[in-house]
Amino acid sequence: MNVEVEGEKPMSKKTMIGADLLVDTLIDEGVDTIFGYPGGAVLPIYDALYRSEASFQHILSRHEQGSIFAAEGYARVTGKPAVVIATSGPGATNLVTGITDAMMDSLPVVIFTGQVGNKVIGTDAFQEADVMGITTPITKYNYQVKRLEDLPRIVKEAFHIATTGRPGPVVVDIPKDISEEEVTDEYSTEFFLPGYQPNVRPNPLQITKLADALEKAKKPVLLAGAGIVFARATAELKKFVEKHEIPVVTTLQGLGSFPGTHPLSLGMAGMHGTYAANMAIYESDLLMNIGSRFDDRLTGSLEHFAPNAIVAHIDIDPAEIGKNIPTKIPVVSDAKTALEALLDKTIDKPACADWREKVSEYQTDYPLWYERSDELISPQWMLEKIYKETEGKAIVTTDVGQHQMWTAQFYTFDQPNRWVTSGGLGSMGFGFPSAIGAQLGSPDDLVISVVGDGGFQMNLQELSILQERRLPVKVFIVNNEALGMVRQWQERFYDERYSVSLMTINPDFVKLAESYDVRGVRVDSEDEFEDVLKDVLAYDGPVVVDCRVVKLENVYPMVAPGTGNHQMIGVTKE
Ligand SMILES: Cc1ncc(C[n+]2csc(CCOP(=O)(O)OP(=O)(O)O)c2C)c(N)n1
Ligand SMILES: [Mg+2]
Repeated sequence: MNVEVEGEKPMSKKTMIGADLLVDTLIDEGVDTIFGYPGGAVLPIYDALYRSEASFQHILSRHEQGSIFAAEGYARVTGKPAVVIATSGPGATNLVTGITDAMMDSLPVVIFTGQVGNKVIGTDAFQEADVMGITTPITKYNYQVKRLEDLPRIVKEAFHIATTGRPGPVVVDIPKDISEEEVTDEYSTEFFLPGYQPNVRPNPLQITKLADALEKAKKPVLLAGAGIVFARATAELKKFVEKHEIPVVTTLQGLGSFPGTHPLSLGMAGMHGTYAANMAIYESDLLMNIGSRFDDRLTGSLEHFAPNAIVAHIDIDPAEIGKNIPTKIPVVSDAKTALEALLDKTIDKPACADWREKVSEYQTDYPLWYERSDELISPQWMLEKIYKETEGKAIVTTDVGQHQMWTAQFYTFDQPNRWVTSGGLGSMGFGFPSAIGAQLGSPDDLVISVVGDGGFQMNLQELSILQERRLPVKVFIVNNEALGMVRQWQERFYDERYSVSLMTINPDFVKLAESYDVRGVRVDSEDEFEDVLKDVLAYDGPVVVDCRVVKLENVYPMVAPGTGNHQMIGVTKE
């Protein structure tokens, strides 16, 4: 690792140990960035990194949760696997939320945890935690290395499993004695996983059924999910959609899989989706889902979801098909190969000009709306301004809450791999560290992190990384002095009983940023905001902008829990 030390780097270690083998295997995998935090059980690994001649960049977070969220941001924008190292016990358990998050959102992250020595496993040794037990339900796969000769093969398998099929996190738990053991032989990295053979080619019969259904459809809708981005199938999707002129709605994670500014795009569907997107699904007679898992925030009440549609579902993960929604045309496949197969087929274009007109009228008649404030900043207006000023070209990460939904609604993505948010798990604390990973993964891009005043405080210690690396991330705190999304639900469904959701005490975010040698700015009005925005975007370094927004603003439209998407509330100003 390129560690800067005064004078000669003390290198004298002749024998090769397990930790060196791990580092060599990482080099072989093309790893150049590691997110991590050291501790006793991973000392041999950190020593091997120190001694290595390879130029790894190691990003030292200030909390392991920061490491794994940053790794997710990195994986999301690069499409490459991200690597995390943490020590045994508390190091490993501090990763649990992030691993679960990566699992829910299908992100390829390979996590190396130190473990106590093999001989003391099960004795409640110092900093022992049952990492296998804890991570079994939250990983795509997990390993504990029992013999040194298995280590390089396991590492190879871990990367293979994390990145192929439906991506996901893989944990490799390495007992300290394995990291320290002397390497005496050359160990094979060959592997064969008969039980893991993701099906990437669609069944031709199912493609024919889908083609037939499309020809006959009068009201087709294509639901585009993140699977399209993972499969790098956005060009194929656009071609297919334009060929047949099918209206497209996206999921939250699917934003950017199809250009949001395209005339056939109806925007995001689901709990805070657009009226046009939700009504198009509700009224459709053919719903083609590509790479989305029909989660409950998307579907609303299942009984009212696409009640008249033939459902076709293309997914690399067979377990997703039919899980929530009865599916007439199941296609187990990678999104790209399935779209290629569909593009290769001669399909009569569905006769649905009336339908396109109808859904486009929904768009013009029921656009997203908000009221401007003449005092504080309207959050939606602020996000629209950020969108316009950055010409929609920024990589945007968010935390979880109202600001997340406003960003999804008002920042339009035309490109994939530029939208980084915690969807499945909805983990507060994700937004800021994931921006760090995104910036490292895409150093030449403008990275904007939109966070809530609540969520930012869950991982603000990572400001240290901005300080240390001068990463030019621009953090916009949508400061409503509240756990806004909680407050909104309390306003609507709990008779305004604001139980613990009003954050009357917040730190001075400007001083806080400055204490990390990061520029801090506070903005209180829309008048100031435009100039500040230009100035902040032109600034060549990290900035935290404390934006004082309307405190009681709500996210609309909204599908109330237990209702159908067609029963959305707040579609127009009440
Ligand atoms: C780790 C975690 N704890 C609790 C929640 C529940 N939760 C969802 S949104 C939210 C409020 C977030 O407040 P803030 O970060 O200020 O964002 P805002 O909604 O105000 O934009 C809470 C507490 C969560 N999603 N994640
Ligand atoms: Mg808030």
